[in-house]
Amino acid sequence: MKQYIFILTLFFSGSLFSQTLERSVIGSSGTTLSNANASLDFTVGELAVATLSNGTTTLNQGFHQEVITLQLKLSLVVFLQGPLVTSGTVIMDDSLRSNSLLPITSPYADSITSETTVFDITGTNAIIDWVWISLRDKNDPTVVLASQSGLLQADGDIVSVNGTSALEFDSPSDSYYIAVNHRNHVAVMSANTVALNTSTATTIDLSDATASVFGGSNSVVNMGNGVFAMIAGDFDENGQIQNTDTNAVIQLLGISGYSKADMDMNGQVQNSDINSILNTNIGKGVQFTVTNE
Ligand SMILES: [Ca+2]
Ligand SMILES: [Ca+2]
Repeated sequence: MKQYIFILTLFFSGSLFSQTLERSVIGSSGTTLSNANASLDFTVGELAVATLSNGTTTLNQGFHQEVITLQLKLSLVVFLQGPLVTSGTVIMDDSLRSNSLLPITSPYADSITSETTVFDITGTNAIIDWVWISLRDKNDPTVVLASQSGLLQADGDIVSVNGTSALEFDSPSDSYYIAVNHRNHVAVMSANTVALNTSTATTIDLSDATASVFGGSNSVVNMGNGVFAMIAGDFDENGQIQNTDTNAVIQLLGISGYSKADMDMNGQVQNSDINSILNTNIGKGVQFTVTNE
């Protein structure tokens, strides 16, 4: 029986486990053994153990802690120049959704998948398209610390893959620069760092003023109705709107579907995508850089 208890009170954790945050343990005894290939930590458990929690932090006495995941909440607002309706209510056109052209799998690096029912929502919360959101280092905004796909609603809200909830990032509570990429618009980033926490979604509007975005008036287009939108026309996603973008889109004139050449996102690649949108933005480009993507 003595031996049985001894085994029970040894808790091992190898270095095979991936960690998002450093784990810790409280125990009456323990050590770390290692050689050139591996390390092994063990602790002797408490005689009596319990799980303690204050709502944000959970402590398991005597055990190595679970991987601690912090869900930072973020509510973002952006508008895309291409589909933005320029008269009346400030809203984006949801033709891609209403014509069943939006993919349920994100076109960005995480290839996250939504549900078809998410694209059934109509009105101000109708889904316009996928976007890509990044948290960047508060001391060096060229360094991306976390990224994920999100969904953009007609009224500018960026929500999670379920179509309604605020974005959540598995990152430490801290301040970050926030950047938004879109597949044929020029990326924008917050002018300042923003403190994010796990309890309340911090709301950031990157469309309300040139002062809200990094690079100011060079980063957005003034739509004249109190909205500063992300600039349309970057077909090849190199951060610059150039003649090469125009020449590439010309080759795709007449096609329909989910295409980066469709600047107003109405489901058709037309002369108006070039003449009314792309060509008006030639020479514009992204106002910040990425060093680790
Ligand atoms: Ca380009
Ligand atoms: Ca079009």
